[in-house]
Amino acid sequence: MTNPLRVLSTASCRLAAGVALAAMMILGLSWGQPIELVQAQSFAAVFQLNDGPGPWFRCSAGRGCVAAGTQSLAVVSPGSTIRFIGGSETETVHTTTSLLWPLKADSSDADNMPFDQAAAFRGAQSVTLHTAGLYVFVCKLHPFMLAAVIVDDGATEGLDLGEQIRLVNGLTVPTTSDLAARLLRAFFVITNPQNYQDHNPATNPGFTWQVNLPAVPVRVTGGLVIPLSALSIDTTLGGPFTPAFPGVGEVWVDTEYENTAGKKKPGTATAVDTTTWQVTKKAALPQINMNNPHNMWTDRDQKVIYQTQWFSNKLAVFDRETLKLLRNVNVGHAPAHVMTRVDTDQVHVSVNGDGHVIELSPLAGHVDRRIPVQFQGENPGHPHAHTMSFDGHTMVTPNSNTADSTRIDVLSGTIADKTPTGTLPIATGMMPDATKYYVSNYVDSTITCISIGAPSCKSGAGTVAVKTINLLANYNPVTGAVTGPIGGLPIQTPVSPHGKWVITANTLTATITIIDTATDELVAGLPCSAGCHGVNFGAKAGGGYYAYVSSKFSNDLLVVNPDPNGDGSAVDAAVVGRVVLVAGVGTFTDDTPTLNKGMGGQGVLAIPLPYLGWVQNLPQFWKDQLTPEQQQPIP
Ligand SMILES: [Cu+2]
Repeated sequence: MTNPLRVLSTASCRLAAGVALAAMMILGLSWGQPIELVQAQSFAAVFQLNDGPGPWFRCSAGRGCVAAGTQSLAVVSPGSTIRFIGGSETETVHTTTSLLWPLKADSSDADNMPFDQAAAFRGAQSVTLHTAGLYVFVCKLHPFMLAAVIVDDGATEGLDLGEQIRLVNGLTVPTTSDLAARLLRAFFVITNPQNYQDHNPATNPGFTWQVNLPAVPVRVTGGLVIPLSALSIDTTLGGPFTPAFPGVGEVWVDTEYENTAGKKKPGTATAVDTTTWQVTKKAALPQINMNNPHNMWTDRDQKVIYQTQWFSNKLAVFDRETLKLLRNVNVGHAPAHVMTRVDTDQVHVSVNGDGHVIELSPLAGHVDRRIPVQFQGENPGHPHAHTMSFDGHTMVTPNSNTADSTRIDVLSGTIADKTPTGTLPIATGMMPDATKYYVSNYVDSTITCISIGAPSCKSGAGTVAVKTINLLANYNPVTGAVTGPIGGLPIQTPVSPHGKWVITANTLTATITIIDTATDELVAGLPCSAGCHGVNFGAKAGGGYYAYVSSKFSNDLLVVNPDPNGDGSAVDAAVVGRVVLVAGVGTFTDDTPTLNKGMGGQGVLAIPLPYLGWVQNLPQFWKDQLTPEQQQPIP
């Protein structure tokens, strides 16, 4: 894709000069101004989409770009046109979707809002903003990619955030609300890696966490003018501590934002030994410039790591012990999640930038099938975190583009059912007996329980086919009052191997929420780190499970014991350990970490796999380390 601004600045032909002259005349500019200013006037702000981390939408040109502790913010005047370019700085497709926008005086949507595309794209998009207030744009594939634009009416005091903002799911709140404050803070944290949480005592001995928002006056609900810096963060963090009981095997975390010396693209996969809680291995795969490792799975023998590269089109396969690269397979745009099929050990990769799941042969030697998640003629689903059933016969996908979920009959490769969900469904978890599954809806902050076959979602004393569980029922978005566990912007949401709990990582609230599958109600909440993202279960030595929880804007892994007293209820769930994901002297690695060390925690994978279907296929070496109950998680 050609950058039109570059064309204007380099073209020497008469036509280009004529265009520039016309632009100058329209804009009333004098002859004396250099050509760069004329270019900048064409678009008030140009955001370059890139593979990050931090300013994934980088304001790269235009008078609107402001340096304000983030490179992803523009301040423009009403009537300005904003340009988004997905070009040479990214290896995959994206969307530039309005996440929130201001309302007009009559409470209708700002002009040209909502703004969206039918499918992820490469190339450029433009939108003209007339109504004063705050706009935030997001990529529906990679929802940590954010751009903010403040359209400021120069006649009023302070930068206009607007009276009210509306989220893409319809939720409307005043700009003075607690939800608006949380979203603004999150924007400044997410878009600047300097603001990520450092839990490493070697580099942050005081465990401080400071996020300074600019001291500019902003105009909010009722014409109130306050300094944006009132939302700054100045607090302390928890340091590392070790669980009292060891786990079995190891746990891998995709530290997706960690930069290393030998490659340009970010991301490593980090292994922690759960008997010593030390970081033992770190794979950067510099020989393939591994790009944003996002999610992992392993084969029956637990010998290889299947590694998706979310900002490219590749699935890497490497040896779990030696970190030797085995292959790097083209699977399509923005591969997100990977799991195996227990009956064949084939590999399924969700192709997030398209509308299907790719099925590969064991060890990913070749592509066997393309399994679509939408019917012919429908917009691509953009499936993110799919889940496979215990017998390999059922797959479910959350379709982030189409606000629905697909259930696939794997043997025939056909769609068995499609169910509407909330806005931007992103991850799934399934019961070990495949009677029901759960979909996390990112923008709605809800979980949709969907039955497979007979109604199985619990509602009071009965069962229903589909149930929506509101993770923000205990939260008042205006006042910020919290009366119980809450989860805002939920992501990964696996079901425990024995089917008792759904554990969800929530990015906005930095919380872990737990749903009891016997009631399908929220029963517990735990504190998490900034950008809480990934969850997966691993076996605890001597019986039971740990839930391992990663966080994007942090360098720690939390160890959660969902049931310390062993009574089957997660009401007493507790964080029992925190591991810093930074390489130490004893860490075996294929490259040298340089920046954002241990940051970007996303996909989590415990070895050995503890889930029904996979656990029975384990080599004897691993089975010997599990209790009879762990080897047969449900009767
Ligand atoms: Cu994206």
